[in-house]
Amino acid sequence: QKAVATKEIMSDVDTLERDFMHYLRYHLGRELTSKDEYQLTALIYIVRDRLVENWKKTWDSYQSQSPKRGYYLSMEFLIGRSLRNNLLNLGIEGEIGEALEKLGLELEEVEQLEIDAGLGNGGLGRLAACFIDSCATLQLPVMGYGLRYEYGMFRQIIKDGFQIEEPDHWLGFGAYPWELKRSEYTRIVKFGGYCRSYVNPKTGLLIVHWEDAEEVLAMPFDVPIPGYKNKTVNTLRLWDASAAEDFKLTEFNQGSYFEAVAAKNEAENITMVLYPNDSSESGKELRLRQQYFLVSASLQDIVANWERHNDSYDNFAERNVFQLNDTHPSLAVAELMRILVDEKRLSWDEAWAIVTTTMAYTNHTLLPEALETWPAALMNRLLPRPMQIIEEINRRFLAQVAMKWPGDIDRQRRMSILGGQGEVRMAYLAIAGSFSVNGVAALHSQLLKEGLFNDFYQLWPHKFNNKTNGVTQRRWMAAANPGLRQLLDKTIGESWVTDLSQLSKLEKQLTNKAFRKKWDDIKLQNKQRLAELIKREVNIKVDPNSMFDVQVKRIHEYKRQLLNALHIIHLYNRIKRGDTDNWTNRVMIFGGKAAPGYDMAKLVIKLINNIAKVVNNDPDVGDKLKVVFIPNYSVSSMEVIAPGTDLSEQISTAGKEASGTGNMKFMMNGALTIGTLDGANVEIREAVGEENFFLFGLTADQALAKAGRYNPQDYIDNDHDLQAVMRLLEVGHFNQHEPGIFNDIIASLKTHHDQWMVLADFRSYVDMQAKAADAYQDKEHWTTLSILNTARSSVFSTDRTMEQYNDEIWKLPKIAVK
Ligand code: DL6
Repeated sequence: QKAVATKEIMSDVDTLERDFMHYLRYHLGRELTSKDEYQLTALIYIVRDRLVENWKKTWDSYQSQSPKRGYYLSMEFLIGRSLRNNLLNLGIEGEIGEALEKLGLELEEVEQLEIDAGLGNGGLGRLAACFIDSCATLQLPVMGYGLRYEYGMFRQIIKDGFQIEEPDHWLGFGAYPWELKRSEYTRIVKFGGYCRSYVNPKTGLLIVHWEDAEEVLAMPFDVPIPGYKNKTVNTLRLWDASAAEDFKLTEFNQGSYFEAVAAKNEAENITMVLYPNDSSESGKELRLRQQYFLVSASLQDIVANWERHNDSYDNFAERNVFQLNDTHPSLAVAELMRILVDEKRLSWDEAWAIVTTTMAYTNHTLLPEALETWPAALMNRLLPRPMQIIEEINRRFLAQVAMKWPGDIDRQRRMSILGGQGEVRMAYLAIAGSFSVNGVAALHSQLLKEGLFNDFYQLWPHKFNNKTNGVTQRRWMAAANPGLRQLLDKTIGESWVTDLSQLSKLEKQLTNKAFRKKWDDIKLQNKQRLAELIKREVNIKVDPNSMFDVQVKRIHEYKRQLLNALHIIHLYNRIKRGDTDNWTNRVMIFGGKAAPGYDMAKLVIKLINNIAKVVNNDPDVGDKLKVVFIPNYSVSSMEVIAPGTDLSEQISTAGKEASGTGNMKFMMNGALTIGTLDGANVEIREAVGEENFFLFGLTADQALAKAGRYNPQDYIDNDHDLQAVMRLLEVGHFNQHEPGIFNDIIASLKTHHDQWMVLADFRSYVDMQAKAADAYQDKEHWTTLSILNTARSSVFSTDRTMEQYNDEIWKLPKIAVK
């Protein structure tokens, strides 16, 4: 084929202006009348053109150099908006801004029109998005594989204080303007049917056919993931499901019109909606279909690409590595076996050697309710061949356990991939099939080894390792906090954007008055920006000079928004009784979604909103205390919230939060943390210095030791403040026209079975909050602590996290795209 030479697209202001008008006028058929989403689309198209150019170069480099490749398999990629980030990475924000200005438009305004790609629930999905950003910047040949849900994370509306869920039809009537449809790589995924075994007459070996299965098409849509000013553009490939035939013609012709249409719908339903649970498994058949659809389509894709350039599987394991984002894609272990054994005719042992040297598994939770299992009966019906393979994996695995611990039947029962209730334990499948098992913060990885996976750790200690999470500073500092970015660029140069260790140079500025003044000014501006968001969203006016005390994250009992609420009631009580000497004005800010079926979490939202109503409307309170629940917490709202925060609330029961990543975003943006010794808080405290962190509460060991002996009434009996708080709750002060509505919350606080031990930490939390309030009054000291937080946050960059995954697990070369 003759190569067609193309000229590199220019990105000067005039060309950008011309290209923008070209797309708006000729592609979209619109004019520059009012600002609308067509302008945004035209803008995205001109940016995408410039990405496509580098995308092609990246692809060519990977094809010509055939490096070892990494694949990040994840059911969630919580991308958010992409425009600002992509402009930053291309380095053309200035030019685009000018081009738009010439047309009478403002970049900031157009940017606000972009809808978040909310293809994830929270931490786990956002982590995946940060990871692929860092991989592109580090020039690592890593591709993301996920699902293109038609409906992303639900939109949260607050009505009368209650959470209402609305569907998030983020694709609108069109497509996602960043994506490219790649129909030529369509794959077929099977469900149902049965297995039939044959003996191959030539070899005498047994061959299994998966027959009479329903076939669903997997259509890939590629999203470009650019590195920072380095020409690398990696790919996030998202699968969309559609029926293999329009209708089942036989059924249609037999008059079964509805059955024919239903079959088509069933296929298309697979990628219809993201499951909105972040910490509990849903157990639904459709979810299992989604999981298998992702791994089957992705592995077929990778294998097909392999076969384009290789004629055997001898080197496959040296040149490919898969990272499983939690157990959600852990069927990959069985599916790769199926492809290699059934389709490529490798022996079981050859295939197993490949699987167990290419799969790596990351665990993201210790909560038992989030550990996935699937009923064997469902697996047999939906995935008969993968299930057979899992049974065989388990048979061989248990033989290994028996060799190591002869006669220890109890251990075999504990470790079996197939549980006693007829369930498949997905974490055990992932561990058995992987060469690496990691947790996401030091404490979490330790607890995995000591507790949840202890048997497996004893069997395979070499598999276990820690990779503390991170966040990308490009989105969470450079893009989200332009004021800070400018100050950093001027003070320490621009290299921090790709080398966050540069931030430590800020410590030299601690005594620089002019720098400190600028630091404070930026924080104040960011707080003003957050105050505007609050005014816009909930029509509450807050004073940016108050301390902005923020807890935004999924609403879950273990994260203890309730403890925060109790503290607010305590502050309110103090105001009402006039105990306000040396008072620090505070704005208590919440945000987060509750899983739609999680009643207690939804009730906590209602309680916070009811407290807000009472507190915000009480003239005795005024600016001393404001309570705000920001609806529909999302990536783009966090981009405003994190830079405007003074105090970051990380108050989960110790031992329950695997890592947390919001904690890192706050720290990078100069917030101080009040927190327990949980997840990555432990490492945040180490990094910033013990004396600069507001620590409270039980340790994980203490919490564990207390379990079974916890008596909340003891804490109430011994604490007047807590008694007063409980009294206000019990007399219905915050639900005067809704009698009894919070009874379940009160009961949950007072039961011996409260796993989250909220009352056990009340006293130390309130005392530490008082110290934080005092600290805030010493403005100079607070500024020092704020600068120190940013200066010492570099270890929480996903650039560091990805380097560690690469050095210790993936071992991929870095490929410079020319
Ligand atoms: O690792 C990312 C993120 C952690 O920061 C959070 O601490 C953890 O709760 C979250 N885990 C989940 C659980 N999902 N599952 N299974 O979202 O992961």
